[in-house]
Amino acid sequence: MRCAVMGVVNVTPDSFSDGGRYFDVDRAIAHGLALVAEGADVVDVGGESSRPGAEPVDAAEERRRVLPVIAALAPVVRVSVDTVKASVAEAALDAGASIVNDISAELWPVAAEAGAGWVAMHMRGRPETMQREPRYDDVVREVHAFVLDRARRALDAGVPEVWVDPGIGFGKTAAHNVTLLRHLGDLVASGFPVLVGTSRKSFLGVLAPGADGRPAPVHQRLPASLASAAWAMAAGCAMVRVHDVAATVQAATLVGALGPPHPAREREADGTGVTGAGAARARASATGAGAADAAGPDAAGAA
Ligand code: PMM
Repeated sequence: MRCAVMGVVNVTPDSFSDGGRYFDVDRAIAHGLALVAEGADVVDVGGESSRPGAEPVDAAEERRRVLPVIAALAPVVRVSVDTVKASVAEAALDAGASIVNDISAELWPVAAEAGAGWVAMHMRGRPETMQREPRYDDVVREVHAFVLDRARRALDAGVPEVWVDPGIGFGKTAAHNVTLLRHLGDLVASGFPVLVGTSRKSFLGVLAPGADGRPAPVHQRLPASLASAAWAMAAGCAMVRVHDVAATVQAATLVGALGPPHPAREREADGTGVTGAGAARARASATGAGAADAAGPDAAGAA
């Protein structure tokens, strides 16, 4: 079994990672289909940039951007909508999306009402201001406590599939991101399926600069993006959110082949972990795999 891969389609003029290449609806749909051909298990469609300092977009404009893309992709792949607005999430679920990827971690009632999946991501502040000197006493404790509290509230409200995401780059310094990545295993041990997005983010350019010693620019961050994704997979994360799908699927296939499974997955495979079984179900629905596949090769009877 390999980690699921969520491919990104930003229908925006100003995302840091692709600079408006898919702002046009037809180009966004073509890009989404290309990601499916590359092996994406989920395609994440967003109509509002969350880059540091980004200006908010009104709900009508955001719906105009994402709904035709979601309607075109949903028949061929599982679609998530990347939004913080309830009205956009509701319209996206009506159009065929089945996961609300919510960087505000506030939209679980929408997911509960629709019986959809929901991602609880941690963000400090708002995109407009979040990178202004973010501070934590204990970043791991605070971020994990926040997302797990939201995740439990969502479960109590009846959301059938709850993901947690530490929100790499959202109100965090490079050092905070590194600390959170080092402790991903603790979040995995909670039993909730963990989603992580490091792809092309600026801290990678800082940690792994170019030969000239300067931070690597956005389109020279693929090796670091893959290394951080592989790190997350080895820690037991259930899905990575990426721009470079084909390369990440290859990395995920290799990590999956290497094993050994993370302890949380072993609990799923022998059927002893209630929360682990929930995680297996979430992975099964993310990837379209059967429950036996999601629980790992041992449970499926494979050698
Ligand atoms: N990162 C971005 C946007 N949405 N959603 C989740 N769940 N996790 C992330 O890390 C995340 C996200 C920013 O990246 P982009 O501008 O390339 O979409």
